[in-house]
This record gives sequence, C-alpha cells and structure tokens, in this order.
Amino acid sequence: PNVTRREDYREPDWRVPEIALDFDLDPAATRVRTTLWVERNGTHDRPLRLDGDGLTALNVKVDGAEATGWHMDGPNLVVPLAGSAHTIETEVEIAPERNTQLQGLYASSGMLCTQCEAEGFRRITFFPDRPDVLSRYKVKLTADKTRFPVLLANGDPIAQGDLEGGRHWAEWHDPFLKPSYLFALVAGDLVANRGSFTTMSGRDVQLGIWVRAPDLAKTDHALAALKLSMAWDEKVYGREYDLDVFNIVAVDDFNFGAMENKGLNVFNSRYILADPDTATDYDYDAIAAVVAHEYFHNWSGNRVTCRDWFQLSLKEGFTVFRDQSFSADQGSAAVKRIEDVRGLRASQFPEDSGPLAHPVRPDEYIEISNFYTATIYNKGAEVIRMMATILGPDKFRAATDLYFDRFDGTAATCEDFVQCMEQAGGMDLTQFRRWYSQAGTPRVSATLAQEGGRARLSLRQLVPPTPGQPVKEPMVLPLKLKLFGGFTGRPMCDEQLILLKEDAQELVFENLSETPVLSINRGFSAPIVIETNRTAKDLAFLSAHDDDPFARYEAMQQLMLDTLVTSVTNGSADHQPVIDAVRNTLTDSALDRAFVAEAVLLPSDSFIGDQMALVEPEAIFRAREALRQDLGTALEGEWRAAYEGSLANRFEYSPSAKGARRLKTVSLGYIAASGAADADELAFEQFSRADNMTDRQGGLTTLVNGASPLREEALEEFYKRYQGNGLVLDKWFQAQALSAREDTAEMVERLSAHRDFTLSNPNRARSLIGAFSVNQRAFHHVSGRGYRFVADQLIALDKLNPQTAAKLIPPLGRWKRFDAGRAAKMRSELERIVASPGLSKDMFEQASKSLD
Ligand code: B3K
Ligand code: ZN
Repeated sequence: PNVTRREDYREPDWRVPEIALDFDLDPAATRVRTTLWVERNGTHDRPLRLDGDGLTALNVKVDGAEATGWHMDGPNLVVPLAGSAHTIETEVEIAPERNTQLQGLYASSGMLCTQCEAEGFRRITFFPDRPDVLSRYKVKLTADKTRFPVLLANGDPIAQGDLEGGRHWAEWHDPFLKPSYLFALVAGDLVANRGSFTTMSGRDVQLGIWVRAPDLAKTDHALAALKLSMAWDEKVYGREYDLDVFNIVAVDDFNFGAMENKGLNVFNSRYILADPDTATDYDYDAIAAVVAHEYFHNWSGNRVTCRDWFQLSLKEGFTVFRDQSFSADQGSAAVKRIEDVRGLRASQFPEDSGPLAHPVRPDEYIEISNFYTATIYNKGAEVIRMMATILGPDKFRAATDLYFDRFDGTAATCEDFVQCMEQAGGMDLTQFRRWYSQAGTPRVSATLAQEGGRARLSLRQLVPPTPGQPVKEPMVLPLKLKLFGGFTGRPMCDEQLILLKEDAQELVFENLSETPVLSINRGFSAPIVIETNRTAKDLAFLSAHDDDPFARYEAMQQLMLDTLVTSVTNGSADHQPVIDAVRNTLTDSALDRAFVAEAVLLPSDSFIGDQMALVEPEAIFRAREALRQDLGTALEGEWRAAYEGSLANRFEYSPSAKGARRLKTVSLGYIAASGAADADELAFEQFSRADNMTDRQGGLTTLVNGASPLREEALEEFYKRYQGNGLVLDKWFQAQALSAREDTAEMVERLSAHRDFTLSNPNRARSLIGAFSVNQRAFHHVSGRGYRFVADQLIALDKLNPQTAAKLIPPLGRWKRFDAGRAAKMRSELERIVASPGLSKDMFEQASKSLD
C-alpha cells in the first residue's frame, strides 16, 4: 500500500473556488451532478486530477460540452485542460443503502446522511479531496417527500419547493470557504428541538437538534449545552457564530463521536440523547463535552482549517483543549482534570509506548483514518495546555486572537500556530516544538535530598525510543512544584513553574526550617511519567495536605500503585498506609464528593500493568482484589456511612448530586468487596429502586462482577426494560464485557451470538468487542481464547467497516509486554489478520505495524 509523507506536501495544482452539487436522493440509487469552477494554481501543464473512491463517471463535461479527453487513473478521474479556468461537470450514481463503511453518503435507521472526514467526499463525487482546497458550496437536494420530509445541508437555507410525483427539493448555500471534508447533507423524517441564540454582535441564530419524533424529549440537555458553548466561546476566546442557522442531527450508526460539518453537525446519537432514565451522569457530561467540541470547531477547524492531514492536531488538539476548559468551567475543574488525566493514561500513554506510537504531528501514514488517535487528540491538547501554561492566560489569549485573525479562511499548519504563540507570547519556542515531532512519553526522575536547612532537587529527563525514532533530544517540560513542611504541613514556598529543558537540572532550596515534602507536576502541568524518591509516608501526607486537589489525588494514586506493584512482585504488601489514607479522604467532610469518589478508586488493572516490565494479568487482578477487599473490610463502617450519606432523594443533574451518586456506587463496590452478607441485596435494591440510569447501572455492574443469583435477575430485568433502546442495550453488553468474573471470555463469546448483537452498528460492536479487549484479565485469559475471539470478530467487521475494525487492533499489539506464551498467541492472531483475504488498508496498517 501507498505511504503518504508529510515532507512530500505540494500545493494543489488546481483550485476550486466554487462548487454546485445537485443530489437526486434515493437509498438504492442516488444521482449526484456536480459542477466545479476550477482555476489553475501557478504555471504548470498538469491535468486536473479528481479523487474518486468507487465512483464511475457517467458523464463528464468541460465548459458545457461533452468531454472526451478524460481517463480514469485507478479510482481517480483525470481531465486534461488547456486554459487557466474551466467549468467541469460530472455525474455519478451511488447506493447509500449499500454503504456499510459509513463513510460518504449512507443510510441509517431510514435516513440518509453523510460523513466525509477525512476522505469520504470522494465516495460521493469526483473532487480534489484534500483540506487545502477551499470552495464555496451551493447544494440542491431532491427526494421523496414522505420518506424524507426534512432536507438539510451546510450553510443557510435558500429556497424549497414541491415537485410532482410526491417529491420535493431544498437549496442550501454556504457563504464560507470550506474544504470538502466539512460537506454534509441529511435527509429524513425528523423533528427538531428548536432554540435561538443572539451572538455578541447581535446576530440571531436559529438552533435545531434534529432527531426522530420519539427521541425529541431527550434533546433538551444537548440544546442547553449548545447555548452554553456558544456563550463560552464568545467570553473566553472572543469567537462568535457566523451563520443564521446551526443544526445538529443525531444518527444511530456512526463511526465515532460526532462531526463538525459547517452549520450541520452530525452526531452519534449517544452524544445527543439523554434523559434520567436512560443516560448516566457520565453520558450527560460527555454529551455536553462533545456538543461543545464540535461547536468550537467552527473556529478551530472550520474558519481556520488544516493544510494537510499531518496537521490534524492543529484542529483536534486545540479543540480538545477548548472543550476540556469549557467542561472545567461548568463544574469542578479539579475533578475534570483528574478525569482527563485518567483518560490520557488509559489510552494515550499505552499508545505512546507501543508499536503504534507516533508524534503529535506524524510524518507518514498509509490510512489517515488510523491517525484519529489519543496522541493527536489528547496529547495534542496537553501540548496546547503547556503553551497556555508557559505563556499565562493573557498572552495565550492574545496568541489565539492573532492565530484566528491571521489564518481566518485559510488552511494552516501546526507551525503557524506555534509562531503565533511565539509572537504574542514574546518567547522562543524552538525547543518546545519537539513536542510535535518526537513521540514517546517523557520520564522524569525527581530526587529531593535534604542537608540541614537546604534541600537539593535533582531532575532528570529521558524520552524513550519509539518506532522510527531511536534517539531523542530533551524536551521542554513545564513543571509546577511546591514544598510542604512535613511536620507542620505548611507550604514552604509559593508554587513555582520551572521549565526543565536539559537532560539534568538541579534546584536548591535554602533556609528550610523543617523536612520538606515535594509536590511536583501539580495539576499535571506536563504529560509525563514522574518517578520520585517520596516515601509512603510522604505520599500519605500529600494526599491529606496538598493544597492542589489534583496533587492530592496523584499522591493517593501513587501510594496505591506502589503498594500494588509491590504486592504483584512480592506476593504481598502492607495495605495499612493505603487504608489510612483512604480513611482520611473518605471522612474529610470538607471535600467535594466527586473528588472523594475519584481519589479512593484504585488504579485499573491495565494501568497497574503499564507500570510493569512484564504484565501478569492474574497476579495483578489478585493483588488489586486483595487490596479492595482489605479496604472494604477495614473501612466497612465508613463506606456504609458514605453510601447512606449519598442517598439523594430525587434525580437532579448538578455537580453535587452527580458527586453524591458517584461516591455512592464507589462505596457500594467496596461494600461488595468486603464480602458483607447484605451487599448483593443492597446492589439489587439500588438497581431496582433507582430513578436514574447512573444508580441503576451502578447496581447492575456491581452485581455483574459477582456470583449472586440476583445477577441474572438484574440482567434480565434490565434487558426487558430497555429492549427497544439501542443505546441502553449497549450498556447491557458493555457491563458484561467488563465483568471481573473468571468466565467473562466465555460469556462474551456467547453474547456475540445474542440476537441483539450486530457488527454493523459501531456502538454495538464497541460495546462488546471494544469493552472486552480492554478488560485486562478477561482478554488475556491464558488460553488465548480472548485473542482468537477478538481477531475473528475484527476480520468479520473489517469486511463491513474497516475504520471501526482498525480502531480495535491496539490491545492485540501489546504483546511485547506479556509472557512468551501469551505474546506468541497474540502475534499469531495479528498474523492471521494480516493474511486474511481482502484485508482493508486500515487494518493492514494497524495490524502489520503491531507485529513489529
Ligand atoms: N473531526 C471529527 C473526527 C473525524 C474522524 C474521521 N475518521 C470529529 C471531531 O474530532 O470532532
Ligand atoms: Zn474534533
């Protein structure tokens, strides 16, 4: 397969300032007539080359006359042109109902919709399908009026009318220049939850959240989140919305979360639909975050887009940073930071230390869809966050203003962004740029040594080798740090921001009146792994006294991790320091309940595994269970008190009610771990009496991990109650795939034959296959049956939907970290995948790289 390289970038040969699209929509046969106004870019004699994917040209005209000189070059259409500006007309026919890849124009639950990023537009019509070709779009849609009463596209609605034969049409114009990946249309039998927003300059915007009629009652939360996002972007970044309408459509079959098409966002329905009975607090939060993310793309992505796909993090990293800041402003910033760091460690750190590691700005790809990764998104967001930290809020805002003003209406690069940071920040970021080019998570060792009234802090950094990058240069690491008196608990200095730039650096603190305890990388100021010489006592101290809530959480996590790693290595460990620290936090009534719930949670099996040279899934599971049991037993009274204190009466979506619910289910889990006789009844009661999905799911998952007869009863009741609701059934599959039981692998195999299981819906596929493959104990069952099962499923899924299949490869690629027996089994499944006939390039790239 072809490799695309960043260094090969060249400007497009032809520009397309305008395009008109005329769709005659039908699920079985849609006609697309396209008119392109093209202009030669510079002086050259190259023909016009239009990307296509699976298209047959029925008709090609140049300047109004039937053209003859064109030819196909593989999937692409090549048209020789003599002059410097021409009009090109093409016509193709496509079959949305047969499109199982969900890229291009496809059918989902009776509607027609599109997904073009990254290279889906070429499955709709012939076009130079690259993000630096910016055009003004006019779109006409014609369809059967009964089946498709609503016809939407980008931009503003211009006109509509009826036709004979029960058909109708609508025309939409988008006045803003945009790349083809932002094109969208939707046709369906939809209703809207409508709202309006007046922008800071007084423009009235009509908002619509479009769904099928029965779902209308579940759209208020998304609409409210949209309005909050619009106001937030004005206040925090000075960015206002620019069209008369903003529409969002929810679809059931979608390859990822949502898509920021100009003026017409298309969403996976799981990130729109919510009511207390069917959505958890986690779902509510995720809906608000994704609505905000897609809305923020209107500036970071649409008004300023990417020059080429290597610059993807320019829009994604920045927009994730923006949505994280938005969410932090809606509730507890500390809890939001903890959640984001937990997510980074669960997905990006493993990626960065495995065979698919790549820089935030990659150098090459086979299939760009494979690069919508945690590195591009989440590490990319951390890179922006570090620049914001280094510049400070005022200069950072000046820098983003400069960026938006300078590059509005253009396709920009990561380098352009950094230059704005440098100019407005008045600083040199030459070395900082390594964050864009070097892959791998930097590791820092921080050693504090005391000599009388002085303390010396020695810092060392190491960036590990990654595929294709054996040798690394030192990075710029912004580290927030502070010292606390180990005796009085008082801060011994103000928080400092230091920039670690060398391989090794030393800091000296003078005139210390007591033994200092080091608090470092506060707020997770740099996305790194940090190793310190702090004792269990130091960590317990910080978990109780640090004045940065994130650092308190971190200290507790480190204490838990150290204990668990010792336990895995030596077969046992002293649990008392963890028990004491957890008791302290749990009984500190000054703390936010959501924070407490996060802080007392043990690190996941896989995160413990990530700390070890050789991952031993069963030993890790046993060590974690033993600690959970001891915590449950030793603090049973405290867990029960926390449980009862969190029994909120009626559902309410507020930070404090959410915190109470979170702590409630965490406490329930510990009560169950203690082996208390009434634990199952307690869980079942929570499950069956709940007036909201958070509590119900909490009760269910607690039971699903255990062996009580109530387990089957709860699963059955849940299934019956929500049989008709796909999004909730996903939770039912997922709870079982994530179960801590010994027989999970077997159960998941059985579930794959369940009548409600299907690979053609990405959410459903992920809820079983995706969830199972991150269940470390179950997936790595020593028999290898987990590997075989996942490989079988992925080979089958690849035939329908390569993009979604390829995303599920990484857990198999972790083989180097396991014992020889498991590693050989994982490899042989990867080999089987690579050898399967008709393999997509998506899967080929991920699976073959995973073998290296
Ligand atoms: N930009 C889209 C992601 C497209 C993924 C294409 N494989 C959604 C987002 O990041 O907002
Ligand atoms: Zn995005």
